[in-house]
Amino acid sequence: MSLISHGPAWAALQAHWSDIDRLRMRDLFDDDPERCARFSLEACGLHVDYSKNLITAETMRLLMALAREADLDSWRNRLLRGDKVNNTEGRAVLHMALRNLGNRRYEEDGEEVMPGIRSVLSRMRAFSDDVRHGRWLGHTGRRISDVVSIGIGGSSLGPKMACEALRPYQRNDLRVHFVSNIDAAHLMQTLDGLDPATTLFVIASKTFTTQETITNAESARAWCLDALHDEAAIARHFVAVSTNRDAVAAFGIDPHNMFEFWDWVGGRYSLWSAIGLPIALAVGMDRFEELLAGAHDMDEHFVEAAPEHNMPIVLALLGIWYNNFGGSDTQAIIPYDQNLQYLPTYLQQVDMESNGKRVTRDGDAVDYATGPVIWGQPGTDAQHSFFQLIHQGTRLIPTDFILPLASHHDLGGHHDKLVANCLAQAQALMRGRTADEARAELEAGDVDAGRIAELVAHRVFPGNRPSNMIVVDRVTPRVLGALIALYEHKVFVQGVVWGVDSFDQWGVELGKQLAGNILADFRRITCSPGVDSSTASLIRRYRMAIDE
Ligand code: G6Q
Repeated sequence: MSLISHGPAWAALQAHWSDIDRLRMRDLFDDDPERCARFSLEACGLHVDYSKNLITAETMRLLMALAREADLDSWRNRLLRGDKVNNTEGRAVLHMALRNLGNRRYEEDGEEVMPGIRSVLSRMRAFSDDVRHGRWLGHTGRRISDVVSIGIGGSSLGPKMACEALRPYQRNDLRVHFVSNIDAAHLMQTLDGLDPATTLFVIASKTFTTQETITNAESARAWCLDALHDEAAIARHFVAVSTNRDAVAAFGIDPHNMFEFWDWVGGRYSLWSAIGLPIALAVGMDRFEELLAGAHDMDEHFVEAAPEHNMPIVLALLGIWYNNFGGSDTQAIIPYDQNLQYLPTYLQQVDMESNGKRVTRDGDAVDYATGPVIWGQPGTDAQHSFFQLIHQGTRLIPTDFILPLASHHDLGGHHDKLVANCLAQAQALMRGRTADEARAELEAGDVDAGRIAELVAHRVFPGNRPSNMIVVDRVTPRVLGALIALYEHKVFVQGVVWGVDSFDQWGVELGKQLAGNILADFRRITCSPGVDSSTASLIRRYRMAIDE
């Protein structure tokens, strides 16, 4: 077994952390006026300032050596070549092909995948144009006013995040909603106020067997038939996105109304495929293709740029620096953009489902931390809730700030204040406030000496808290595509360094299986053998509640 943690690059980084930990970021800035320029990158409409990290040029050199030792170059080539890098599921990972607007050749088992992709894209264009222009009508001849996408996990989080991010590009006469939770509240509250005659359901499921999605889809069909009283209505009000044609047909959706994708598209990497149909419906196919173009720009950058100038590689290695050498467990994502409100949730799945693994590709247990806990919410709200802990708590929490320079809304003074807050947070995390500075502030405020002595320790901020500032001009479809692809590739690079399969999700599969067993036990007099006493008691309690 050869774990990356047993190699020389790892040992060098471990030793280096104790050198770096002694440095103060504010001194590094004072000593080097070029620090920001030295540690900034520009690509695909994104500017990444990573100068407010606990790094020197030596740190970056050592991190690059780690990537080389992990054979990053060759893994990237395997990904591009269509090798089965998802080894536990025996699948290629080709989501880059879905946004391949250049002339790169992508193959799966020796067969070109681009013709299939182009054909689905053109069907998506025809369909979304028809719906948006009122050529696709409901069963009673009325225009579609609402699209309800039913899907969960990878079949929902990406499109939901992107539709919200691109809300300024949406029309208000065609609303797009997302239902994922099997909790009836989600479906019922979404349908409340919608008109079945003008509602179109997109049932999105790679397998078309996921309990939540199929249950919600069945209830949605009943709701539709209740009002329209005609099975023929299903063909005008239900379309499917799936890899499983037979299950779609068995559900009762005409396979002509199915948009196909393929098993080499992982759920959490699928928004670029037909899973993105709700995005195309919401903002139009031209803009969906701009989203693809932005991601393609980032793919090319990831493939072509030297590691030192390669945004995903740099961000991935910085994450590893804190996760594996700085003892940090989490990573905060703070977009200063209300419409990016679902980005942290979306990235939770991309990152944690991909790299939340405890064994290497060979099945050996790792002896280091893998994927961090990803969390966050938009600023400025975050400042009024958990930022206290990032500033003055005991934990090291690397933070990504995402900052658009321009807003889609020109409302006097708002954006200046938003940007000022974002910059101030990053600056404060970096600089902190020393005891002398805290004392001087209190003295300037005429606080008496005894009170100052009591308060100083509470008003000290250690600073030295790392952050990346990801700046974009404005959140356009193209910029959003590049931003998402940046994180996808970051996660890939980290997975390569940790030696894990970033593309399987056996934990998710376990959840699907266990819920089925318990559901069956609700209908039995006694629980299945082997059920623990806690679960059995909870099952009994639930049985009693439903019998009342
Ligand atoms: C994503 C995961 C998971 C999946 C959902 C929905 O990478 O595999 O989140 O997307 O479980 O699965 P279906 O699309 O098959 O319904």
